[in-house]
Amino acid sequence: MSKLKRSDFIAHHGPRSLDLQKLADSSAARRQLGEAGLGVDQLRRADANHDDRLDAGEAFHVADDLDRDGFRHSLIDVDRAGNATPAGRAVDTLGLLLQNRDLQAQEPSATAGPEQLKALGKDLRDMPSQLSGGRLQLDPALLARVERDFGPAGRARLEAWQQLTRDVEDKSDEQKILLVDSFFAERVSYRSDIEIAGESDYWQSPVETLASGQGDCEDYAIAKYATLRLLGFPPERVDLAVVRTTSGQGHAVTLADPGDGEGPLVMDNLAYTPVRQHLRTDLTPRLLLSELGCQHLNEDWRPLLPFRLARSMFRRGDDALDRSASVLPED
Ligand SMILES: [Ca+2]
Ligand SMILES: [Ca+2]
Repeated sequence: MSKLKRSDFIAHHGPRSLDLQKLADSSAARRQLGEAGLGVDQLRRADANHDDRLDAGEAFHVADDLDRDGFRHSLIDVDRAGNATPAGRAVDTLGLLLQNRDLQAQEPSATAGPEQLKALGKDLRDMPSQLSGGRLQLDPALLARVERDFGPAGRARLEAWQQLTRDVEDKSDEQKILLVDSFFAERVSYRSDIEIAGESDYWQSPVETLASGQGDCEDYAIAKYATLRLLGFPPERVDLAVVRTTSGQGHAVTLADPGDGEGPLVMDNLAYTPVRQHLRTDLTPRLLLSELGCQHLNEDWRPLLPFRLARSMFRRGDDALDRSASVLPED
C-alpha cells in the first residue's frame, strides 16, 4: 500500500473532472446519493474540502496495488494517520462511480414489472443451466423466456454473462474479481426494491438481476458472489456481507479473497473498484452469508460464534441463494 499526493494521482490518472451538475441532473445519481444519506450540496462541499486537503498534503490517495495501468485500486483517501477521510470517500466512492460507471450502465428493460420478475425467480429451478469447467451454459428456454418478458436487452445481458465465464478463464483470481465487479457495474442500473419488486426488501437471483438490468446493493452482491462461485471460487473464499455504512444505512457487499494472503477484496456497488477489506473502515460488519451458512460478526469482522448458523437463519438471503441454485456449482 502506498500513499500518493494529488500530483502523483494526476500524473497517473489525469485530472479528476467530476461534473457535479451532471450528477445533480441525474436521477440515477440522486438515488445513489439518497441511499448514502448525502445531498448534492454535501457532495459539492466534500469535493472542495477534499481537494483542499489533498493540496495541503493532509490527505492522500491510497493505492492498494499499483500496476501498469496505475491506480487500479486507488479509491479511498486517508489522513496522515492512515484513516480514511469521510470527504474523500464521499467524493471518490460516489463521484467517480456515478460519473464513470453507473451513468454509463446500459438502459434497463423497463417493459417487465414485479410480476414478471418474481415469476421468473420462481421458475428458475425448472430451467437449469449447465456448468462445464467454469463455463456457464444457460437453458435455451430461459433465454427465450427472458427475451419474451424483458426484451432483447435482457437476453443480451445473460448471453454476455455466459461469455464472461469464457473470457476470464486465463485470468488470475484477482483479475477475475475486478472483471466480475465491473461487468455488473456496467450492466445493472441501481433501482430500489420498491421500484423493481414492489416490496421493501427483495433479494434477487443473478438471473433476475441481469434479465431486468436492475438491482440494489444486495442484488449486485449476490450476482457477483454467484459468478465467482461458478468461476471456481470455493465458498470458503467468497461471502455476502451485510454491513452498515457511516450514515447508518444497511448495505450489502461481496467479499472475495484472491488467495494472496492480503485479505478479501470488497466488491461494493457504491465503490469505484474493489479494495481490501481493511481499507473499508467506513463499513460496520453485521453478518456473512454464503452457501456454508450464516455468521454474525463483531466490529472487527470476527465471528461472534465459532460455528456458522444455518442459512435459513437469514431468510431473505437464503431464499435468494435457493433461487440462484440453478446457476451455482454443486460442490
Ligand atoms: Ca434491498
Ligand atoms: Ca433487491
